[in-house]
Amino acid sequence: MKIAALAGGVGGAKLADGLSRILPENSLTVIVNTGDDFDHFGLRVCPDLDTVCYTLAGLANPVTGWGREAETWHVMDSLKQLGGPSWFRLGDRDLGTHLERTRLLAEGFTLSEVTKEFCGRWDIKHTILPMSNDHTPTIVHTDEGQLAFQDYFVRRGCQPQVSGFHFESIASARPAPGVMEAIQDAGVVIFCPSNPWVSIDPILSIPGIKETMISDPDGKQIIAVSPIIAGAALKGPAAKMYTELGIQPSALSVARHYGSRTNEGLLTGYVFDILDLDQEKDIQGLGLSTLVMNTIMESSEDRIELAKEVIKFSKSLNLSKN
Ligand code: FO1
Repeated sequence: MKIAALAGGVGGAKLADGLSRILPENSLTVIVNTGDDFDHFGLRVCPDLDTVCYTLAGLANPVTGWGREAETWHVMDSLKQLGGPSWFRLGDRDLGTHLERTRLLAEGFTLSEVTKEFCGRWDIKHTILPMSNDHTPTIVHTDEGQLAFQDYFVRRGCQPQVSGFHFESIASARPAPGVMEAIQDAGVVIFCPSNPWVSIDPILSIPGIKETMISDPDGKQIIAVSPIIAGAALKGPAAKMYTELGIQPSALSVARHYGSRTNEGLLTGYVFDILDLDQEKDIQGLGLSTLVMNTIMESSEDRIELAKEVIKFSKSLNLSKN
């Protein structure tokens, strides 16, 4: 069975990693958010693509989740000495990625061609695709005005109060080559536990992607894993965004965010943490099949266990459907 996984930053990359460790080659495609991408020092930085690629390549910094392991910061040190902007920390090894990506893009290669080349160089066995080759920067509407995503997330440390988002030029953005085919061919599409607002929604907002997910006559399984556990996000501003948008941060709110296939929404199944077992009735009331388990991934074994259970869950839904 072919799997398509939608992923954003660190949380999503962990489940993508678990899936990559249990699935045979050529059966997993990870479709990655590029709304966080921005130009810095003239370099195109693609944080979520790099986080997913570094994680699957075993190169990711285990503490932060982003950037490279065994990193050094000499460039940043000399930048600081010269008074340059150091709010967005670019490690020496990580800079190699941004330099080479920017060079190849300037030579006319597309982001998906660059990503394919890098995955080969990093010996990544599965397919990682940017959601689009078109630049659709996420803009965060806040009480300090509209902020580019990294300005909000890193420079301002997610402090501003959020009132909304938009994804620039999303209406004319095209799915990257292979994205639609990966969704069409997938027996299950998995929304990894990433921020619904700024990691998964940008992917779903590309014209044609949602339609392709629900157009399947024999109905593929579409399963989301909640990034909110006991009212909080393990990492990042997802819960804070919910609160500032006037929505109770919870596994139930995320289920409502994506909606159920039986009620004009997307999902057929929903996976959430045992700490939120009390919400199961309400979540099932949305028309969703549910899997409740430990979803906190602290070790590789946790990532593999969650990936295994999600796949088993999707197969059980297929069986019960036929
Ligand atoms: N996140 C931070 O909180 N501080 C940083 O200095 C930082 C630098 C950075 C450099 C490269 C990269 O790929 C990611 C980086 N991130 C940093 C994380 C990044 O802002 C987020 O991972 C995504 O944009 C949201 O998931």
